[in-house]
Amino acid sequence: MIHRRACNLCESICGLVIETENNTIIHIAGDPDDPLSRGYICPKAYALKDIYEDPNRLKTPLKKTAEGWKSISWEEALSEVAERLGSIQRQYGPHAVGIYQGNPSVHNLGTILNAVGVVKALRSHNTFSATSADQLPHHFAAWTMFGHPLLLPVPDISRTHFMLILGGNPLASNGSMMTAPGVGKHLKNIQQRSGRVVVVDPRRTETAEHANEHIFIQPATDVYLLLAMLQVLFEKKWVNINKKRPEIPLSVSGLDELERVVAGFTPEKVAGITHIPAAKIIEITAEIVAAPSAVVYGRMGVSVQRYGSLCQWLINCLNILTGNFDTVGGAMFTKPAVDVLMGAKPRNIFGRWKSRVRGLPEFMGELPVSALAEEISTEGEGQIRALVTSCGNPVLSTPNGGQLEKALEQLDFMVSVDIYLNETTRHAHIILPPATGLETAHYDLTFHLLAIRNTAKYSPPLFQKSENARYDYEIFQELTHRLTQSAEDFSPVLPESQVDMGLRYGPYAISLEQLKAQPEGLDFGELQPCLPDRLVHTDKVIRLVSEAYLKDLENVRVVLHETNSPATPPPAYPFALIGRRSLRDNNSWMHNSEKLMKGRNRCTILLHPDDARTLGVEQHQMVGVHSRTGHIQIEAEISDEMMPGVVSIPHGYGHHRPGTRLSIAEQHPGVSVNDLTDELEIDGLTGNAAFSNVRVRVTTE
Ligand SMILES: Nc1nc2c(c(=O)[nH]1)N[C@H]1C(S)=C(S)[C@@H](COP(=O)(O)OP(=O)(O)OC[C@H]3O[C@@H](n4cnc5c(=O)[nH]c(N)nc54)[C@H](O)[C@@H]3O)O[C@H]1N2
Ligand SMILES: Nc1nc2c(c(=O)[nH]1)N[C@H]1C(S)=C(S)[C@@H](COP(=O)(O)OP(=O)(O)OC[C@H]3O[C@@H](n4cnc5c(=O)[nH]c(N)nc54)[C@H](O)[C@@H]3O)O[C@H]1N2
Ligand code: SF4
Ligand SMILES: [Mo]
Repeated sequence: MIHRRACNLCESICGLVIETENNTIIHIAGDPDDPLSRGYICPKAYALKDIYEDPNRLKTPLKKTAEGWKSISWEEALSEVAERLGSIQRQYGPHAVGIYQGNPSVHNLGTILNAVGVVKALRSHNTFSATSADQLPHHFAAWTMFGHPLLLPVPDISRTHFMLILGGNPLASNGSMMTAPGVGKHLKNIQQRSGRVVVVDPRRTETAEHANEHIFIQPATDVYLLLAMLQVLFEKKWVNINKKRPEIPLSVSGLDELERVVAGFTPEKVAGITHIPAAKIIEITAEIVAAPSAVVYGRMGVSVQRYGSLCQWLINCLNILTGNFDTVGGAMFTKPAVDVLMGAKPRNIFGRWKSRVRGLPEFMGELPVSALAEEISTEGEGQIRALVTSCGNPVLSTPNGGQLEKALEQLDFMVSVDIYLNETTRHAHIILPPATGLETAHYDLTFHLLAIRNTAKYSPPLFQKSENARYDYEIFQELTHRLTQSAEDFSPVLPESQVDMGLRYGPYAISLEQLKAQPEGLDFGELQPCLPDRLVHTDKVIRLVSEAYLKDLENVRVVLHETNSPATPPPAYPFALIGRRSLRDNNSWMHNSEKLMKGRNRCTILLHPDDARTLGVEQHQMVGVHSRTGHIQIEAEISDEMMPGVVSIPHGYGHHRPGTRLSIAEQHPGVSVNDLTDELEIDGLTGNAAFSNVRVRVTTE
């Protein structure tokens, strides 16, 4: 049998053609007819089979007992979870239950639609997610500038003539906040139409290797580069917001103020801090201005740093001021078939409450995950005593995971909705495993919103879930029902019916039946200009400047005038640590696939040959890496792809922890970089984790 579906493992949502025989997968290939991915897939697609067949994957609820883990019925599990959470909230108040939602939440239809029911039922201020270890600054900029956190501009990569990539490595990550399957081909096409791709990164990445130019930057100094580029635009009188849209001009507020605040950041002043010569900064700015169309795109590397929110704000400003906003080849907006922005109204979603211990601000109903461990371990009123995790592995994925690991042991109760018994869920008292991947229907509510082309695709389940398993929507809906103690009988709402409704009321007014009739997906064409209509601000004016940015900018200005700049390392921790991704990893959770794990050890520390020489480190030698929060032993890989003074370690490893059930992963445990990262290193404006530029020392012991 031949099945068509979308891969739900990462943001690319590639179309797949899966061949089965007697209920076994015999082949997985890219679908050339998928209107978005056009046949592209990556090696992880094959691992969908491994996940489906993985004997370690959990199918029934588990309960921790004195004799070890015991399988229990869904009835027993759900009633115990609801009872324990309810009684802790009755005794200590609603905020005593914390919630953490991880990355696959947005890749699973049933979860994205229904986990929110549990969150609402719990009414806890202690709600956390992987967003604050990732893309929070994008949402913050979208909310302040355009009126809604999900009104996110996407680079029109298939039509642009110049692309400046800061802190993104789409050739390894397959693109992020930009659903662009086959991104390598798109980058090549830019070059073939005589355009240019320039990458700014402290490492010469896979993407940098394929770009026209790579510029090294000192980690966490992008804010200075971006400010200087804006300063150049104003000084040279290159600002031209509506140059390509005389008919429907954009209205902006705060232009004069922006000119005033960037004025001191000349290329000459920031060159020392960023390690980018002034002439180069002027040259790239001039290229953006001269190109028929251009787009600046910044991702993980610039979001997860001290000034991550300023960076994402300034990137939007650059696209707007150069006339590359909501225009072909610039930064554009999507019009997805299920449009979550329909009827959206502006509202305050920032700082409505603060974290108890450190006073970090709420955003979009969530607190920064860097505060999670201290909220569990610091005694007092409002302390977290029970935790719900869903689709998350915060022990390996959040800053100072070692501290969190200890904090989890203090909880009175923990429940994890997860498909594995892993580094995080081993601390739970009950694990609720949903059916996943090929056993579920999929419609991507999130990534059509971020795609470089307007398309829609429905994926029917390929396999039946196992007999006693439950779907994620059933688990969340039933838990919500029990937590709210609703008197009505429970009857599940199918995610498909919610999608059908969304499609019918959406901009293309189609039904799910119509979409199902086109299994390779429906194509609604290239992105179209849609401003100012689509702005959520009621006055339809883009806010170039907000108070919050101006305040944080003062801190940037202070450093510019100090000798203790990010370019002057503290002697105890002379190296700047950054992350990296490999095509065959997916954060922390796919290391149980033999296919993805074979080959050389990928969990290594990359360091420059000059640094290796100074330290006396040989290729493949084990070295110690130390930070304020912890230390690890890791294999050294010496390479001039690193900037001197900067080292890189991937995240998502550290599978040696006892008591997990991950047989392949345990053979290739690696170490967790988040045993080195620091919960105190955050974006000062939002509290987003700052994984980039963690200060470390490397030793040969
Ligand atoms: N140092 C450093 N740390 C980082 C990053 C970095 O670059 N450097 N990146 C950050 C980023 S961008 C992110 S998004 C986070 C990710 O952080 P997390 O979301 O916390 O971690 P994941 O590794 O994605 O873990 C996914 C979990 O979901 C489970 N899972 C998989 N599929 C399903 C499913 O269908 N249903 C359910 N219920 N569970 C499922 C897996 O078993 C696993 O436990 O990590 C962040 N951490
Ligand atoms: N294969 C694979 N694909 C994935 C994932 C995965 O784990 N593996 N994870 C998925 C997830 S959850 C996400 S969020 C996306 C992330 O997608 P990307 O943002 O493309 O991911 P990264 O590879 O982490 O790229 C970050 C880049 O920033 C650079 N960098 C670090 N610090 C700085 C800095 O201070 N300044 C600048 N300019 N650059 C810096 C790093 O060297 C790195 O090249 O990938 C997704 N896709
Ligand atoms: S790029 Fe992402 S969506 Fe495409 S096949 Fe690979 S993991 Fe799946
Ligand atoms: Mo992410």
